[in-house]
Amino acid sequence: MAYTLPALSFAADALEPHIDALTMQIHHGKHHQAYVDNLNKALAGTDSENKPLEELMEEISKHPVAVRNNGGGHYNHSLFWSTLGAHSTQPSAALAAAIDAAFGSLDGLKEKMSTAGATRFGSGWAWLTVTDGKLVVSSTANQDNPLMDIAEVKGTPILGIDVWEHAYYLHYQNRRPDYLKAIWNVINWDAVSANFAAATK
Ligand code: MN3
Repeated sequence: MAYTLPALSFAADALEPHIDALTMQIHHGKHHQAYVDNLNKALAGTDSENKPLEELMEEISKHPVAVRNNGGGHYNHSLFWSTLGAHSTQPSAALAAAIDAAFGSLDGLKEKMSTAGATRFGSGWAWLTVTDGKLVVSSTANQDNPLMDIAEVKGTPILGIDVWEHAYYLHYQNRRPDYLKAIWNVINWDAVSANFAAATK
């Protein structure tokens, strides 16, 4: 099959106490695996089954809703895991300057993104995206993302935060804002900075 579940670069319990091990195991091993399996099923036998995921996102309006939901789920979670980590890191100088220009400070970005996630009704994602060389914060419903041709705010996402209940409910129950506060302790800014460099080069 074309698409496979990427391995985590850290142990399931590495993000505790901010994200608990059981949530990580179920989220990665069950939820993300299901998006991969269902995406492969939805594309089997079509001429898109070997398409790079980014390309699939950019033409998502041409595909059935199962491809939108599961392809988005696969892309979004792959990006999400790659931007999490247990080690304390800081944005690169270039990313820090862009964050200051757009949001005043790193705290300004965190507040804007946490608000975007907290106010997204139902399930979805909060995004930090490069659009025309600038940083913007937005949110999407379900498994949509800014790469999709149907997105309200389009661009190259460099950080996405999952605000589906499955991302936090075991540990935080209904307290999505607490999860959105804690998650900043486990953001891998080295990875986000690399994404920023790639999106602006
Ligand atoms: Mn999820």
